[in-house]
Amino acid sequence: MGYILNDEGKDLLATVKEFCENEVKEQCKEYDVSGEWPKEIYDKAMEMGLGSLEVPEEYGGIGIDKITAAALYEEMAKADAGFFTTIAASNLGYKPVLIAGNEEQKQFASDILLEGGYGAFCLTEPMGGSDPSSCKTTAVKDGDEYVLNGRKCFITNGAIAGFYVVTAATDKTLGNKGISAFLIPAGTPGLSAGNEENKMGIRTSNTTDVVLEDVRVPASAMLGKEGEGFKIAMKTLDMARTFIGVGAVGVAQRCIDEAVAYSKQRVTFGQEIGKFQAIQFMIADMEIKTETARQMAVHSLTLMEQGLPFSKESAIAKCYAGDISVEVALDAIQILGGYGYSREYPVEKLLRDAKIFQIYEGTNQIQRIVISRAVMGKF
Ligand code: COS
Repeated sequence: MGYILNDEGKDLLATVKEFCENEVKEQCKEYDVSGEWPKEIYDKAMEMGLGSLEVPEEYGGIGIDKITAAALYEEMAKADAGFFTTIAASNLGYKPVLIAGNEEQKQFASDILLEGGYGAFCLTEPMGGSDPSSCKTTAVKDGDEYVLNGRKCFITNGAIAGFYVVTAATDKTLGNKGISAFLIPAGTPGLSAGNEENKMGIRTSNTTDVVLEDVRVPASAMLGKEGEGFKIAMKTLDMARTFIGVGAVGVAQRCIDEAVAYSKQRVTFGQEIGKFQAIQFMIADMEIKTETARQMAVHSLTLMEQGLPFSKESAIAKCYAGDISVEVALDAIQILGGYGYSREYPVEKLLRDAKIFQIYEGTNQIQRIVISRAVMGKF
């Protein structure tokens, strides 16, 4: 058992597992081909409360611990990584509100998630994915309002979110200390979804530009204080990255499940291929990597739960899981041979899905910067 859960957590896991198995896994296949956002699947998931798992009890949520949440996220990713991404990225948008929002902002965003809506975290810009301190989006003070202009890109839930957390430069002369974060409700005039990405994988998630044209918000829309946006974003990513690692673990676990099932039924040289040591050792290596990645995530989440520093561990959990999910997916394809390369079998999709985990929420090169700075200091 990868996660040690209490009885309540085990029941919840069984329910979510059944839902993902019956309502997500097979259904998402056709949407992987069409690239259409499967609203009916998400509507059912939101009705079950899968979008609001991270809402604390004080704001109306069920208040589960982070390790139980991770076990549920892994099931979602095992069924479909795009499905996982939609829900995890919605909660990525929610985290800065929990980190820096006032009570009113926290309740506002919580209510949207509890009612089946989504959040979006708008940090990345066309020229500044890895380097958010070079933020080009501006927020200019005008009386007791701010006026935002700019373009964000690769925003998960860009066209479907109920609220957006947007970083913008309130003082360009101050670099990262001149960036602020705003909580903006969907429907605010001037905020719209732009170009939708046609992606290699996670095709059941919605990824668009978010365009800001003279978006007027009250000064009270700011999260925290002016100039705190960069640090809020960094803290958000620290907290979110472990869950991205968990998503990668889900994809890797699915690869193992598919490879094992295949190796028990495929016969060559008069016996099932799973009886050959060559295959057994590949499966063993896939398991070593996947379980190690899972336990790194559990370690990072345990530190988080206990209020201990976890920035380095979160980066390791994300980076390692992202890297091994690609390796494990390649191994699964190899075990299935020609069928692994065929779109009729599920593992080629798993490779396409796995790749994103080395890229989003900070590339694995960025994670290595975070890790090396934690070890060596910044010099
Ligand atoms: N928590 C709190 N504060 C942090 C922090 C963290 N995890 N990381 C950095 N900071 C603070 C620093 O302490 C520093 O504050 P002071 O000047 O007061 O000391 C400030 O933020 C600037 O930090 P730093 O100089 O380290 O920033 P860099 O520009 O060198 O960037 C990295 C650091 C590379 C780690 C950062 O830009 C990053 O994470 N980039 C990737 C962004 C990303 O993940 N994008 C994906 C899209 S979001 S889905």
